[in-house]
Amino acid sequence: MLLIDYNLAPTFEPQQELRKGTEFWLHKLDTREENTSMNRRDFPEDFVFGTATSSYQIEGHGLGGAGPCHWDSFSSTPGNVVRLENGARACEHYLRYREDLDLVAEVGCSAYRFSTSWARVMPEGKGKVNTAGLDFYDRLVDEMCARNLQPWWTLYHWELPSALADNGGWANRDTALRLADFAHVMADRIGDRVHAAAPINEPWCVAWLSHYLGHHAPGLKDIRMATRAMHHVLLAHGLVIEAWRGQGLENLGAVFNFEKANPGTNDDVEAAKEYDGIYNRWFMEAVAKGQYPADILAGLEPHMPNNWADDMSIIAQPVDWVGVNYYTGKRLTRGVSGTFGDIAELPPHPPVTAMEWEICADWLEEFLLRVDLAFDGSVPIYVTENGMASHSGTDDLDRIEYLKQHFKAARSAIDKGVDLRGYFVWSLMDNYEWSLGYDKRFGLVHVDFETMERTPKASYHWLQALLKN
Ligand code: IFM
Repeated sequence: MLLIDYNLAPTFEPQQELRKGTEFWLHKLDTREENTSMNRRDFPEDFVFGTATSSYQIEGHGLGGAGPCHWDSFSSTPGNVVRLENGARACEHYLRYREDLDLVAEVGCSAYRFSTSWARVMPEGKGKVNTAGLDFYDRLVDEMCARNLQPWWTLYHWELPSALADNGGWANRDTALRLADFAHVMADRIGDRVHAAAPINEPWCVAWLSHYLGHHAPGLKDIRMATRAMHHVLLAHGLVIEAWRGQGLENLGAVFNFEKANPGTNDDVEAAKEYDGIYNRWFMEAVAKGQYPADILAGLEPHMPNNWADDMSIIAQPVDWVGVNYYTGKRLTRGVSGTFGDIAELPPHPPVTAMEWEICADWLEEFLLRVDLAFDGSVPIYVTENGMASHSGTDDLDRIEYLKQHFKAARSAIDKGVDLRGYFVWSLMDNYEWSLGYDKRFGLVHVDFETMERTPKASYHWLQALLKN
């Protein structure tokens, strides 16, 4: 049984070589040499390798008659997003999707994880459908099938239609019901061909990051709004699963993001536990067990919507798989106010990515074991996102090393009995990194945001060699 370690005992010794950074690796690494130490045969034959993206981050929201969404208004408000950058053009994937899917197929992946933009399909969030939007996703899925790529569909990856945001957004229960309507419309059109589907990407980001920390749209810093969003986003998950099952869809999952919560000092154990509860336990335990963790509920209960407990059976409907999005962990301490939820971050330990995110593959393995345990070992698990932002351009040997370490952690989890069935690298190509704009490059493929030219990076070639090995 896995014990969650809130103590200070280091779970990771930063590797001296990684500390030396990209420059060092540029000289040291040779991609062919790398492939000798990791092999496709290290994973089961039917193990799924894919790449992941999301609609607003790549499509070009200004194209194809999409309605306004809360990221358009959030990003045009000074102070929210670097250089006021938005997703209006992004990678112009709406126009270049065939070329992009060729890149996924040519790297040797068997799956592609994508999302559907609610405002593109329903510009007002409900009612009238933008036929061009629906047609786009129909073509996109057809083109995946034509390349033998399994379509892994995320219904909602954050671009809430402005009309619904005006109506209270995720703080309003009605948004959950409207998402289920959108799910139904989309599934009617593409449900016959998708391989797997999940209602929502990263509920913590939809709720806490966006309504308590204020870093993402709608940019609120309000415990009551955040608490309601924490519940409604899970209700939406359950309602969508219910709708899809009613339509005969299969292979339905839930995708959570996880961050290792490390106490910054010996006095910070409680702060780290609270962070872990809000970030890692709230969503997973609600879906896995139909209960909210008692320590976190104690802090949020004064703000919960009436009769919330009646929704727990909808939220906890069985899922067919669980997706783990993992990137990093934090060093935490209590914020100055001392109140519930007020947790401050201390500087990360090196090595870090271009996001200043601490690199530790051991924590991925830990979360795979934790998720397996939470679902009683009964549900297949996929790493639905993992990757790093890097400033190293197309010579991204640091990304190769990052992926290699994390693939090994995944392999190690399999060895310990986790039913891990696949791995999606975030991301296929450089894209719009939300409030951090276009500077934070996560792609296996470099994108020139002026010309839109795509150039595979060293990591793309490394993965290609690995998958075709
Ligand atoms: O770019 C995001 C993505 O939208 C959700 N998961 C984390 C990625 C990197 O921050």
